[in-house]
Amino acid sequence: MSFTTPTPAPARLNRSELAVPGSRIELFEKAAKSKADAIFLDLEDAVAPSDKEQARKNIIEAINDIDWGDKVLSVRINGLDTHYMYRDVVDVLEQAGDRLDLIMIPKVGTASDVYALDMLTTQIEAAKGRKKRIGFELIIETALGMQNIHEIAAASPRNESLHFGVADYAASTKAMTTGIGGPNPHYGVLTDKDGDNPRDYHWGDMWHYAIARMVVAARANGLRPIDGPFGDFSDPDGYRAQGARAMVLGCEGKWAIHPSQIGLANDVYSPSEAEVTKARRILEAMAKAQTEGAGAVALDGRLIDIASIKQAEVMVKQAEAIAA
Ligand code: 1VU
Ligand code: GLV
Ligand code: MG
Repeated sequence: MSFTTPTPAPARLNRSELAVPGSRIELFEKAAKSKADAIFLDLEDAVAPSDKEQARKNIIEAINDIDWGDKVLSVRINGLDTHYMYRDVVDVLEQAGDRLDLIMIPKVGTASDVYALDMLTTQIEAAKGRKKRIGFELIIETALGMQNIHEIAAASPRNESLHFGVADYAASTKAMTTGIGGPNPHYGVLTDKDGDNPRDYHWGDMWHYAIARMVVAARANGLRPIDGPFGDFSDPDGYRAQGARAMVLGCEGKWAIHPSQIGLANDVYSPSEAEVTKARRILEAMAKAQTEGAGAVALDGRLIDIASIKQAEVMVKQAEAIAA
């Protein structure tokens, strides 16, 4: 291990994060009663410019009046390039009570963006005597944000999670696609050019680099990496596949833009009983090995060693957090 160890963000279950437009008050109670681990009430792209002010009022009222249970509660503010942002932060933090856990910052481009929000948040917390420190969720969804992701991830002790905003990222990088997440048939390879087999076309995952890079930046700074939206809410199989491939790379959860996606996310991001049992067996076998002075042993015909303990602990800890 390096002598530098990242400080982990406060532990929160973040398997499913439901997006709720701040302009649709009829959705608030439904969201609060849902099985989502986390909710963000949106002031940004799901709200039309003409609705921004009213949405802000709706959200403040909802944070104060609705019983949000034990959900992680967040507000997505507008971007730093808009004139809505300062009032989003000032009004929400001055008027909404301590039930609010997080602010979600969209389109973060540089570490200074986070610094500016930290300064503003710190001033308001002090002036208003807010008891609970607000954490930050940062959406990486521009080429600039992806370029600066490592500095962004380290920019504030308030940072808790990085989110991959696939829709804006596609637009920012000028990717030729109009879907919100998911694969694209043009991103593939044609195999067996000179071989004997018929040529075969394999689709690739055009978002692999972005997600893998986000996972590294998040984990190196003790943050949760979270996969963003999958727009086709009529395609549960597609959602599952997107969620699962981000999960195996290290993501802890995925956005739900429709209630039908909440259960899918909770399921995909919960290790199965068989996986947890296997992880516990690895821990038991390694504990026994260590009392016998062995660092590496065989379990079911496979090597396990001290790294296996750390892998198994990830799974067992997640299972315990879900069960708690
Ligand atoms: O069965 P009921 O009538 O009681 O309820 C409906 C509906 O009201 C409810 N519902 C929701 N509840 C809580 N939170 C939600 N986000 C939500 N969405 C719907 O579920 C029942 C079934 O709904 P539906 O199939 O009739 O869906 P609608 O046609 O009402 O709405 C579909 C959309 C996609 C418009 C809606 O789900 C929505 O607004 N989702 C969130 C969009 C959003 O916040 N976007 C921003 C994040 S994504 C991004 O920034 C980049 C793309
Ligand atoms: C989320 O905000 C996205 O742009 O995908
Ligand atoms: Mg976006």
